[in-house]
Amino acid sequence: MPQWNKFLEPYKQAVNELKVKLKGIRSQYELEDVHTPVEFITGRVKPRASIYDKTLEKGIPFEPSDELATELPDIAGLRIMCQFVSDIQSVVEILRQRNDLEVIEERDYISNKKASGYRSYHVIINYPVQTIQGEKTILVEIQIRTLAMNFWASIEHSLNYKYESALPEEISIRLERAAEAAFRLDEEMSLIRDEIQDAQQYFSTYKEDPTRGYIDQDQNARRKK
Ligand code: 0O2
Ligand code: 0O2
Repeated sequence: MPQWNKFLEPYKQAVNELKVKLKGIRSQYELEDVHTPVEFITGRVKPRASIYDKTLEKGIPFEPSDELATELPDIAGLRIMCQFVSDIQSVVEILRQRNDLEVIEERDYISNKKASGYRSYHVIINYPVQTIQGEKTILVEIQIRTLAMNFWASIEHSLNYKYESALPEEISIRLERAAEAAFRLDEEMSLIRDEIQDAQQYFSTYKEDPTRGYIDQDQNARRKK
């Protein structure tokens, strides 16, 4: 057990650090008063029970080791949720440009959805963690998806868990249809993206300064006449 705690510590540290850093992207966009491609961020260290299941699947020993660290790139996992599909590429570009991490692999499950209907963009990074023994570079998986893709994936994940990955056919079919419906929702939202962003900007201006918000709205009404 202490060996596992020691092995997992840099992963915990990476998740905590990256959550703070990536949340910073959102606040910086907000300060610029422009649409932020980041809606919210979650992160977790893979629970030991899930690590165990993965080692069985991959046929590798369940013990803290370099092999485990290489074979399971998602021991540290972050998830970035976006409003629009086009925000996903903006986030990927931001990650590629950063010099505190190195993108080493990208998997596009949006253009190439999985058979289950799963859509998401996965990025694997090398991330240096400072430890009392010196710098240790670890792998971290960042999943980037829209709110609709996330809604679908969370539901599908719970159902798979409940049915131990043997979903009844009827549920699988319905999930595939739901995945397409979620994708159509993303497409529809993209079509009215400018309108939504105008409304969001108006709302955030109004929250900060109600007087200015109303004036802007009046100007908007005049503009539309
Ligand atoms: P569930 O049912 O597992 O979805 P805070 O510090 O308050 O911002 P906190 O409480 O530390 O946040 O947790 P955070 O960062 O909000 O969310 C942890 C969530 O990470 C978990 O949600 C998981 O859903 C999610 N997660 C699970 N697997 C992965 C994964 O592979 N990659 C990523 N990136 N995230 C994952 P819950 O709430 O435990 O519920
Ligand atoms: P958890 O509980 O989220 O941690 P490979 O071994 O290369 O074939 P691998 O390792 O499965 O593939 O990597 P992949 O498919 O690129 O990404 C794995 C993670 O993506 C999963 O982690 C899930 O978080 C998510 N994911 C992939 N496919 C699906 C899917 O069909 N449905 C849902 N809901 N999520 C999916 P884990 O470790 O499986 O699970």
